[in-house]
Amino acid sequence: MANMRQIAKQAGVGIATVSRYINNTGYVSEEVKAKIEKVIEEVHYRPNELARAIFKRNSKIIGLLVPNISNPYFNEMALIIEEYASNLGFSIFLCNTNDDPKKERAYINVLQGHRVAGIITVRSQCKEEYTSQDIPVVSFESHISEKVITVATDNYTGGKIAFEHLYESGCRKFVHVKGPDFSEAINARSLGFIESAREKNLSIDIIKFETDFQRKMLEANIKILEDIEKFDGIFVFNDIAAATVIRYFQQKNIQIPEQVQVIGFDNSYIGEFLYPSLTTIEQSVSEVGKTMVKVLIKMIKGEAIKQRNIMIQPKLIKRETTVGINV
Ligand code: XLF
Repeated sequence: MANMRQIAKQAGVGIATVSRYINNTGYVSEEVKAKIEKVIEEVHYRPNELARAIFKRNSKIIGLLVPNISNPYFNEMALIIEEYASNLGFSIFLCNTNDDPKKERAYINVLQGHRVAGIITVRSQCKEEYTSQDIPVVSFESHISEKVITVATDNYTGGKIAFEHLYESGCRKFVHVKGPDFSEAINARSLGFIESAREKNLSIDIIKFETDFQRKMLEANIKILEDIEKFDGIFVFNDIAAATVIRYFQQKNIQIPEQVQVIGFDNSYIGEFLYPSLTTIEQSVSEVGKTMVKVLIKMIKGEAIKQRNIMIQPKLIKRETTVGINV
């Protein structure tokens, strides 16, 4: 049975070049590739099981890049993706990018080096890095390119629902606690909220958080939350940030929902544990997670995906931080 050494000899190239070609770990010129492929055909070279997986990129490993694993929405998403993918025979290689494009780029390289079968990327800030390689990619929220399928909640509509609910609940002085600007989803939520207010000739004040969650979230934002009690309706861009805002009011002895009403976004599991429990806009993490795995596995199998942008509909989850009724 032929091995890499013999292939190298017959093709007249070094063994390192053959290895680079088979493992796709570096540059091999088109001319040399053609020579190696010809010898592989002639000698009926078949790599061993692991090498074959690498060679055909059927490693059955999915790379999952999340921006912030300490955000409950993303840790639940990772759990659902792992569970659903493993039932379909795939393992997960989990990477936390910390919303840092440099770290994301480095992880994309690592995943490519491990010849993963496909990648699910969440709130990505990279583009060419995904499209320059021939790996199937599904993206949550960020639109990367034509080749990459995007799955996202209809965030604009979610923002509108949040406004309508606060308005129906009697609020008239609104503030929006907005997350980082680089996120398409966060911006769309804000726009829906602001435009709905405009339709009623009302204006929205904005307070900005620089991250979606960090351990000392309240300490980091305490200054910018000063005076927030002058508003009566608050839309916070996600649930974990809403938990921070609720904590702030509790420390100041301000009653929710009697003095101020709060609505979050996600319907992550923490909402039910908060006191008072959090009214929020659901972006179904189970639907999002399963849809991404299903679509990615279809792509890995070479099936065509017609819908390039998959939109998940948001829904109001009425709990105790608002007084209005569920619509
Ligand atoms: O990127 C957005 C902001 O935070 C994401 O969908 C989330 O709502 C998760 O908490």
